Order: sequence, then C-alpha cells, then structure tokens
Amino acid sequence: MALAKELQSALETSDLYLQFQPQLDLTSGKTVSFEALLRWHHPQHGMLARQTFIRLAEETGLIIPLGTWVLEIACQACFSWQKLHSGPLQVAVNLSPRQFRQPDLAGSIAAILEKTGLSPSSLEVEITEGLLIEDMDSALKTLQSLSALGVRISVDDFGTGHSSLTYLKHLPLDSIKIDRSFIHDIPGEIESRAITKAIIALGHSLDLKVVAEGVETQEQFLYLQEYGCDRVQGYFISKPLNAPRAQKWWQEKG
Ligand code: G
Ligand code: G
Ligand code: MN
Ligand code: NA
Repeated sequence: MALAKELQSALETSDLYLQFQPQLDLTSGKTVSFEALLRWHHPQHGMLARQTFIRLAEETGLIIPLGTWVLEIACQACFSWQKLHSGPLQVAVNLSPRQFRQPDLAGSIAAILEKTGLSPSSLEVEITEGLLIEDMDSALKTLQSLSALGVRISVDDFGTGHSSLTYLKHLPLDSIKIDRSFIHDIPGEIESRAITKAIIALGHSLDLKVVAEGVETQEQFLYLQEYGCDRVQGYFISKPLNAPRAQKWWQEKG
C-alpha cells in the first residue's frame, strides 16, 4: 500500500498517537505545559521517522485531517488533566505551513475548543519563522484571528529562520522557542552562549516568554535559569511521554 494511503487508514487506528513532552516553568519549578508530538507506529515498519511522514502528509494534504485529529486529541487530554488538580496547564501543538494556511484555521480551532471544552488560553500553537516570511500579510491575518480567539502563539525553532526581526513587534506572539541547536552548544561555546543570551533579552524586551528546547544537561538547565529563560523543555527534564505517563507526570509534578 502506498504510504499516503496507509497514513489515511492509520488515522482510524491507534497506530497514530500522540506523545507529550513536559515544559517546566523555571520560576516555580513546575510543569506548566506539554508539547504534543505525533507518532506513527507502523504495523510492518515499526516507528516511522517523523519528518518523513509529516512531510508526506504535508505534500498530500492529509496534514489537514491529521492536524485536526492532533488538535482534538491534544485539547481533550489537556482538558481532562486540568481537572486532576488546580495548577495551570497548557498544551502546545505544532502547526505545519499548509495547516497554517488552511482557510478559516481560527474557525476550525474554535470548533475544536468548543467540542473539547478546553479554554482558548490553554492552547498554544507552534509555528515556524519560515511561515511568517513567505506571506506576511495573510500570516498576520491568521495570527490576529487566532489571537482574538485567545489562543497563544509561539515561534518554534527560533533563530534558525534567517528572517527579519522586525516581524516580532508586529505580530501577536506570546513566546519564542530558542532552537535546540543553540542550546546544544551551551554553556561551552561562546557564540551559542551569546546568541542564547541575546534571544532571551530580545524576547523579554518585546514582552515575550522565552522557552528553551532540547535541554539535555544540568549545565544547560542551570545556565538558562541564571540568564532568566522562562521555560525549559528537553530530555534533561523528560522525554516525550505517552498519554498515561504524561498524566501521571502531571499529577506528580504539575
Ligand atoms: O519528536 P519529534 O521528532 O517528533 O518531531 C519531529 C518534527 O515533527 C518536529 O519538527 C515537530 O515540530 C514536528 N511535529 C511533531 N508532531 C507534529 C504534529 O502533530 N503536527 C505537525 N505539523 N508537526 C509535528
Ligand atoms: O521542531 P520541534 O521543536 O517541534 O521538534 C520537537 C522535537 O524535538 C521532537 O522530535 C522531540 O522528540 C525532540 N526533542 C525533545 N527534547 C529533545 C532533546 O532534549 N534533545 C533533542 N535532540 N531532541 C529533543
Ligand atoms: Mn515544536
Ligand atoms: Na522546535
């Protein structure tokens, strides 16, 4: 069977599922968010490389139904975990370029929030810089309608997009995620240290939350804490967890 067709039928089985990676607030030391990450366990081929099947879904347009499914499962999970205790909890969902450009994205997200009961401010969408440069005007409209809905917006892989920084002040963003390639090389490498500090300062001066992804060591963690990064995510805190383990994590560390 062609992979695209298999992907379509995987949507109807549990071969496709989400993992959730905790994001820690560095001030409180508590988990305040989970990033939802899509996984496909293929019955014959085992775990498929994410980039591969997400790119395939993007090319075939299947990313639209797939993305809707991801949003729904993620919102549903977050809503049910919020009821377990009173700490604040968000869920972050990655949006691909094609998803972001779908007509009435805000309308379909509003419908999913309505259906699952999750409050808009508990949902964060992650977009990449590339998407903002391609068609700034329509990106701005989409972001404004998401923001009007109350959904939070985060720029993923920040610092790798080679885009102008001027867009930052024109867009209704809530946070930026420092790309893991910079985090990987701190505190050892002087350039990555400089870039990391600069991104934190830039983010804060624009009133944005700054998140570091790919935090793998205690040294990195302590460095980010010292320089006022707001949130951290990465293997040092936890690998992405399946839903039952994420729930347990939240009950213990939220
Ligand atoms: O775990 P990780 O290897 O899953 O993610 C690989 C890439 O796939 C990352 O760039 C991530 O943003 C992207 N990704 C993971 N889950 C989703 C999803 O549900 N939708 C989209 N569009 N991208 C995702
Ligand atoms: O592009 P995006 O940032 O959405 O991708 C998230 C990806 O990062 C997922 O594939 C996830 O599994 C991976 N990831 C999460 N934590 C770490 C980490 O500490 N180190 C590395 N190398 N990858 C990580
Ligand atoms: Mn992401
Ligand atoms: Na990222």
